[in-house]
Amino acid sequence: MKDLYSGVTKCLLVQTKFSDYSFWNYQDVCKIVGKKYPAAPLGLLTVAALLPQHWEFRLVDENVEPLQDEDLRRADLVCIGGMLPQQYSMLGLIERAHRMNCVVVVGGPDPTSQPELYKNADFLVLGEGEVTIPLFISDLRQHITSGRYSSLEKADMQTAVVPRYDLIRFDDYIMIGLQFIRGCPFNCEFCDVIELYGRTPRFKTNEQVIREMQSLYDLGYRGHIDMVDDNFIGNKKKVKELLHDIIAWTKARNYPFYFTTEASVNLADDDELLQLMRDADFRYVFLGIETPDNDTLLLSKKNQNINKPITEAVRKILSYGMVSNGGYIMGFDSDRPHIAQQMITSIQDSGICMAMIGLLYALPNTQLTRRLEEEKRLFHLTSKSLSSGDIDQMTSGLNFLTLRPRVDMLAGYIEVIEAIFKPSNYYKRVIYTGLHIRTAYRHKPDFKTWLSYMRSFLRVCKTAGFSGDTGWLYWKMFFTVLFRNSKGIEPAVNLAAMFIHFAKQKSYIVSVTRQMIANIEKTGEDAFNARMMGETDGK
Ligand code: B12
Ligand code: SF4
Repeated sequence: MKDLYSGVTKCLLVQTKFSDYSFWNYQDVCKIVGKKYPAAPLGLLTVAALLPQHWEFRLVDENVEPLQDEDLRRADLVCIGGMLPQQYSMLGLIERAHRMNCVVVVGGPDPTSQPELYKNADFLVLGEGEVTIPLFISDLRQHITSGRYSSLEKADMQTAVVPRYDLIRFDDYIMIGLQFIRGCPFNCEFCDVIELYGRTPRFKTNEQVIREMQSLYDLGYRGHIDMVDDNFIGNKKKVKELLHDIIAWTKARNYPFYFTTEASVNLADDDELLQLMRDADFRYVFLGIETPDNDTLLLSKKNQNINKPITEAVRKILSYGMVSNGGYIMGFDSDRPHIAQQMITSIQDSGICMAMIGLLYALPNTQLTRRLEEEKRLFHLTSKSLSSGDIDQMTSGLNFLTLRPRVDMLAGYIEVIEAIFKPSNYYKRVIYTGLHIRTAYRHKPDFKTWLSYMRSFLRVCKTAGFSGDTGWLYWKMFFTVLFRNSKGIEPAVNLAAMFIHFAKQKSYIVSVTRQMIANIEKTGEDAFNARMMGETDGK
């Protein structure tokens, strides 16, 4: 093998494709706003910064542009990383890269959780790159041609590097990620974040975060930064200190960025924190709500959400100028037949528009997976055993023997998806958000960006406002919000734009789920379960 360390190794980093039908893959909205994909591949940008800097890097994001054979032919080393929904595309790329004689390095969350599936890669660099990439590089220096690296040690975030943001074209993406914290103090049974990153939140220093923002600023980026923390407010004291520094930095530069993030519902209990987020220009926050049912929260160890009135929390967050998005899960052992109705009522009352409702998927290497394995209820699905190849919690969840009849649970799921994404219900929630939000947006786009916003706005008006399904609802929403709370019009129009994606996604999910029900009914549930468990046993 060529000396890959010392020379100018041509390193190709590839972000492989996500499913077109994922909740997060809002391609139609991207087209409307003139972008190609929602989120930039922060993991690979970080990996590039951890590899020897005398190498030559090229990053191809297959969600943005096709990977050409020529790219592979030119590369000495191909780095692939990603999560479960990319498993199928990652495995395909390992084979393709090998056919082109490239050395393949694989890492990221799915290879870390299920390394056996990726054993054909030359190097498996598992866990956090900050810890394992130096081990891999040390072997490469000694001309070792394959290896598997993992470590029980967690990375010291205070030595984290600034991601190589220069490797992407900012115009391709709606948002660019920036990470402050890894790990989460909570202990939800279904969660793999705590397995991958631990339960003690680890932080970058405020100076590191500012340095990353400065790097984006110097590269000319303006606009949306997504703080990709699992729980941005995992340590409220630290995050408040950070927010003070962010505010001082951003104010001095006339607010070049606005922000989104993920947080736990107890955000709503802290007015000081909410005010700081508002002052820094946070606009959306994703809340892990999971279920309105307290018994289920208890059984799944999501204790922090028990007895938390979601409607009040969302209303409070709106009063600080932020829209709440919500993650929900159906299919818990303790879900009762009325869960569908409970879910619909909770979502409608809270006014959450972007509600990601998934079926419980036992992710590899979680407490849930271990319990189901012990109870002999786990199906061992891989992307290869699914006809579509897609593993997505909205279409391939319930990867275990369910306690209630599966057909009933799937029917309940369809009921929720149809109700929540019924145009009139969705637009009711948009109006609620538009009327109650108290925005104080600080970031102002430059003239060119403002013009492109205007073009996007006209496209939304054309697509949503002249559609048979939403035309009347769109204009009713538009004028109601405009006349009664004009500052709410921007988020309201954005949420209306998102419905263009949700309407399509709803049809897809409902049709896939109906097909699943038909398949189960054809053979009967017992036979279906026996078949799935048979796969498990390798029969
Ligand atoms: C931001 C985020 C998103 C964003 C943006 C995703 C994107 N394009 O980057 C959005 C909201 C779109 C998203 C969606 C989803 N996500 Co997500 N997401 C995250 C989150 C919170 C941060 C990711 C991140 O940027 N981290 C910062 C970077 C620096 O870390 P990293 O990517 O892990 O990279 C490090 C290492 O993994 C390693 N590494 C990574 N790649 C490579 C490659 C090589 C070659 C090497 C050597 C090393 C290496 O080195 C890096 C530095 O240490 C993580 C949780 C987390 N804490 O990481 C979940 C996470 C990655 N998501 C996950 C999942 C399941 C999803 C969804 C399916 C559903 C969901 N839960 O929301 C969807 C699917 C997306 C789709 N389009 O279909 C899981 C993945 C589980 C798994 N075992 O694969 C995670 C771990 C958390 C979780 N349980 O939800 N996600
Ligand atoms: S709060 Fe979120 S990140 Fe933390 S353990 Fe629960 S699901 Fe995981």
